[in-house]
Amino acid sequence: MIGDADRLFLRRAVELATRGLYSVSGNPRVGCLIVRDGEVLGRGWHQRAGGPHAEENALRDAGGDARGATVYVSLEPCSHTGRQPPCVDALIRHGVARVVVALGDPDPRVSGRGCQALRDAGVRVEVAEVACAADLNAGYLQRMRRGLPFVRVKVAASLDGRAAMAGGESQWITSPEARSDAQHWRARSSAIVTGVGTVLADDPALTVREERFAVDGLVRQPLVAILDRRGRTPRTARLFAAEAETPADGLSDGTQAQRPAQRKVLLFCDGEAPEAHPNAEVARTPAAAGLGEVLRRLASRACDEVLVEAGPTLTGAFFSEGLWDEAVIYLAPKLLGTRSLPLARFAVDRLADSLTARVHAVDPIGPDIRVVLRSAQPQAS
Ligand code: AOF
Ligand code: ZN
Repeated sequence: MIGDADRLFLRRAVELATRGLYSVSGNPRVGCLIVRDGEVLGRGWHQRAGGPHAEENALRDAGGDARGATVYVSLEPCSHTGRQPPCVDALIRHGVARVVVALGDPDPRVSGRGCQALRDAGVRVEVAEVACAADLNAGYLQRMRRGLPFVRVKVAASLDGRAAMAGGESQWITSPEARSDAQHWRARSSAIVTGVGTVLADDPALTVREERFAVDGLVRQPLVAILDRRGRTPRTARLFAAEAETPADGLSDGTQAQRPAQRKVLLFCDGEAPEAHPNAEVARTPAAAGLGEVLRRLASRACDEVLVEAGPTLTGAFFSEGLWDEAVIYLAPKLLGTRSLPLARFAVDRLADSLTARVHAVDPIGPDIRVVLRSAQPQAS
């Protein structure tokens, strides 16, 4: 039986998991709490893919003393050996009495086997299926269950839905507050997807630039995927300059003590990319394969959440092909009129064919408005 106290501790385990929001990519965000007689003995959370799991960190925080305790964990403990040893073995070895889980793990290597192994060893196991635990890992869950990342499309526009002037002028429609807020979506993403048109027109750095996203003094930079059929991305593009992880104290002045690895840039090309930068990796995809194939390729590279930051044509393609889960739309209280360009280019002729979504949240951000929409249908695949 799961009681009120159990639910409270589970929520706290999910809160701990949330600390990994910006640093964990390619693995689930997981938190763990070890409790005995109402006293918290240890807390742990998963910090980086490949690093120790939340359970291991919590056991260490408890000084190894977990005999007879209840373990609250936001994801089913693992039973396989990956880059880390199986957590169920560690929990059994430490003699825990009970494990309360907020979410089953769909990883095919686990998928119920974690809970079963604990039960086989005489540990009581309960699974609560807590909604906020699933929300936090929506990308991981979608990748494991469907082989697709969670796709979030970000756009900035005027209140009449215009993203650029006819001459292409598009920067700074929204406020500095909105642009700073938008960094959050980048920081939590495994990859940013854009089109070569945006790279050629704006030369964006596509980096995470704020210290608030640092964990242990490092800001993880998401992979950049450029849809660049003919390989036109210039070698001098600014987005090649970023590191995989940027030291937080070097964000403002560009000075860094050591030179970490460059962040990954993937070029989705039809053939070879004639100008490809040495740090770019060319992913050859026949044009006919479409955006669904691009997303599946990103999922196969452990991308859980993907952020589309592109111009009206690519944005329109994600919308019209139904390849999106969430849209984050920043609207400035301005009207740009009929000579400006739409935020998404796609055509429908009848109202009945319009793209209709669900409003998830609406918030003022500085002088602007942020609207978060969720797709009414699951992503087409
Ligand atoms: C995590 N952190 O706290 C838990 C995970 O390659 P590995 O060894 O890190 O294994 C990754 C898998 O481990 C992951 O897909 C999930 O099934 C399981 N649990 N993973 O990264 C954690 N508890
Ligand atoms: Zn584990």
